[in-house]
Amino acid sequence: MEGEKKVGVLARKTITVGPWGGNGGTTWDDGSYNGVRSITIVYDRCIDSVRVEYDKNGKSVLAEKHGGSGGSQTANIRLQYPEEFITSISGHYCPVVHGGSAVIRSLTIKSNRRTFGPFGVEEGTPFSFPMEGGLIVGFKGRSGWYLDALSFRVSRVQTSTLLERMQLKLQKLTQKYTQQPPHAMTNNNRAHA
Ligand code: MMA
Repeated sequence: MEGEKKVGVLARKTITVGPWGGNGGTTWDDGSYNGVRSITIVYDRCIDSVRVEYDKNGKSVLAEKHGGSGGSQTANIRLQYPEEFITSISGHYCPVVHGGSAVIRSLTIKSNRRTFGPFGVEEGTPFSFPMEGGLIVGFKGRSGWYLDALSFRVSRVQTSTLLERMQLKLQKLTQKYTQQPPHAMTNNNRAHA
């Protein structure tokens, strides 16, 4: 079931990458969508929480906030969807307290236009996932007081297909309204004969 996601009329395969981080907290899963519109990251000495706004067939869907209520700083990453999309996510993870399990300490998000962050503290094990021809369609992870771990679902898309898809749609629409099926033509001809 997972891995086959219908987006409009096209069946798209998604893969899950990650997780990065530790084993604490409990699991959460936002599911999959058409793309990411915005991400709110609350942070301080680590990533306290994340909340993602997705796009589902042109409508905005705000997922739940994952993590705790702490953190003194907030980053609101608003992408110019759909022209702007995430091209890489990187960060660091390690325990914040001695003897604790690893949590996400920092996050940097790059789009095809900008770099957001780093947010948090770049300490511990680094991770990086650059996507070439991949589009993030959903996040999942673990959280408790903080964001313990992060993974995401990626769908394979060529960066040019958005325009191509629009052109294809337009082409089909034009055909639909200008082309009459052969029997209709015959009927027309008969009617006017
Ligand atoms: C809680 C608990 C842990 C989790 C941390 C960080 C303070 O402990 O849920 O399992 O690792 O928060 O999120």
